[in-house]
Amino acid sequence: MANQRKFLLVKAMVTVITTVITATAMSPAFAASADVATQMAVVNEQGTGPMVGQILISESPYGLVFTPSLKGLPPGLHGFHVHENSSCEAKEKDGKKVPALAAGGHYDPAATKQHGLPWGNGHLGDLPALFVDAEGNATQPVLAPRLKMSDLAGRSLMIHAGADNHADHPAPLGGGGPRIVCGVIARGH
Ligand SMILES: [Cu+2]
Ligand SMILES: [Zn+2]
Repeated sequence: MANQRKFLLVKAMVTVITTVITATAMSPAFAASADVATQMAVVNEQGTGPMVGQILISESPYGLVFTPSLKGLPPGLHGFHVHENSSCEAKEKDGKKVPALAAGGHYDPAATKQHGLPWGNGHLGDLPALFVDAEGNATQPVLAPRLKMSDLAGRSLMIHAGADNHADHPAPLGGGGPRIVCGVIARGH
């Protein structure tokens, strides 16, 4: 009797272990372990507010792919960039707290000081604009052909109120205006 109980216990453990191994091997996270999920939150004068979802960053033969799964955003196109610092906090400018200003400017390691196209010669952090549908959801992936995963450690992702014309004219930095949603890119890749 005791032996049979021991046998059943071992059998149950083997089943559990096999299930875990199978699930791990089959999960997409295991197949592409380099993927990085960035949690995105609304930003305001106090800091960060409610979460609106995440953006999955993955490598492709053509550059980095940013796949949003966001909700509750204003419909339309939104300027989308890698900003230089790993902070989404508000910061004071001209005596006023500015949402997510602590994220710094567009990531620009070559100091081009030019806002441009994702495949251009300006800021390396310039990404294609994000599309938000009429229901406020963003699910359409965008490609950044010049970026590598190693560029992203210690930086942040930013979504702006307005769109992006990928130029500094007529308005600087693509004309996207205020920062509305931000996420610090996780380290460890
Ligand atoms: Cu930006
Ligand atoms: Zn830029």
